[in-house]
Amino acid sequence: MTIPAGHVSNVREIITLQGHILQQQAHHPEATGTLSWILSALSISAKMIASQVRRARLEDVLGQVGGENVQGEQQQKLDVIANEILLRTLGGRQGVAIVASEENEEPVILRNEREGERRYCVLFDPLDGSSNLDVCGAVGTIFSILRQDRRAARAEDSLLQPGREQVAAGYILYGPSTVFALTIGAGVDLFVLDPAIGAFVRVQQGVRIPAAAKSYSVNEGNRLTFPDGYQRYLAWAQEQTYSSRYAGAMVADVHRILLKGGVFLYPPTRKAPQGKLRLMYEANPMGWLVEQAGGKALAAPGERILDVQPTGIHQRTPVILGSPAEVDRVIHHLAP
Ligand code: AHM
Ligand code: MG
Repeated sequence: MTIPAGHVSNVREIITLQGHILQQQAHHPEATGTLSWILSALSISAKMIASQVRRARLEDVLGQVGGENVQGEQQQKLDVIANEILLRTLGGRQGVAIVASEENEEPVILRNEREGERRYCVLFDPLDGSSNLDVCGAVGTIFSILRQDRRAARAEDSLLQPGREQVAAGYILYGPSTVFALTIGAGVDLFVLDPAIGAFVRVQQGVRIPAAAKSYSVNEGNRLTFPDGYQRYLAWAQEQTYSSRYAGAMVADVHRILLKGGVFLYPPTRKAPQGKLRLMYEANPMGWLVEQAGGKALAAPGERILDVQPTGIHQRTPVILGSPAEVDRVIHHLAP
């Protein structure tokens, strides 16, 4: 369309998440649209969760349920609500074979035929960092999508694939605005929810993490129980006057690192000898996003998070991720 000369307008062309996914799909003539439908279910879930998070204090849904989740952690009421939203929305998509949530002990097997349409497994942490909710801090949803492995003996074994097999991963950050970060293996793209039109609008394509930045993100309260190498790194970083930034919600911390650089650490601690974060729901999707943005994501020196072979869906892993030069500095200090 030709816009007449002298035309004054602030109307700009927007690309929504939906439009973006369709554009990407067009590059893959073999695609059936199944993955696109699943991503659209995640987008709808994100809008529903964002609206619940925003109204939580008004609707009196803050605080704990009184029970513990499978991880032995206190469940917040909104953990349960967000989990239900995702289970129901994804459950309605024919292309989803299995869903697994950090909040549920067992995966939910929705459809397990071995023939026919290609199906996917969706793993998610419905509301990561939910203890921040009571103080109006940022929280997020993290998801990871794998192809259903039809050769697996038991349906749930289909989930036990290393992170390098992910076909899509992302997070939704519920902060001052709602941000959707997505990778389908061709870089990281960012979308912001425009409440005026009810759609995620693309704001950045091909996010690149800064190569270095003098900033670390770790719960320093646990410092004395970290392995020596991490303590040596922190002592070194403080001598170099690094900044310390820690929201206590991985989505918020990793989002900042993706845009501004630095390193995020969740080392082994006395309380959590394997680290606290979950491989399948947190480390794999975040690790892949960071790598797709040009960063590094390791579980230990020389061990990429994405290469860890999972043995259980709720297993934990240490996490070292962020700007490549900053991850290298941590690794340098971990050497005995
Ligand atoms: P959650 O999934 O139960 O919310 O726990 C994960 C959160 C991460 O968002 C965050 O990085 C970490 O736990 C914070 O843990 P800690 O309070 O030990 O620093
Ligand atoms: Mg979590």
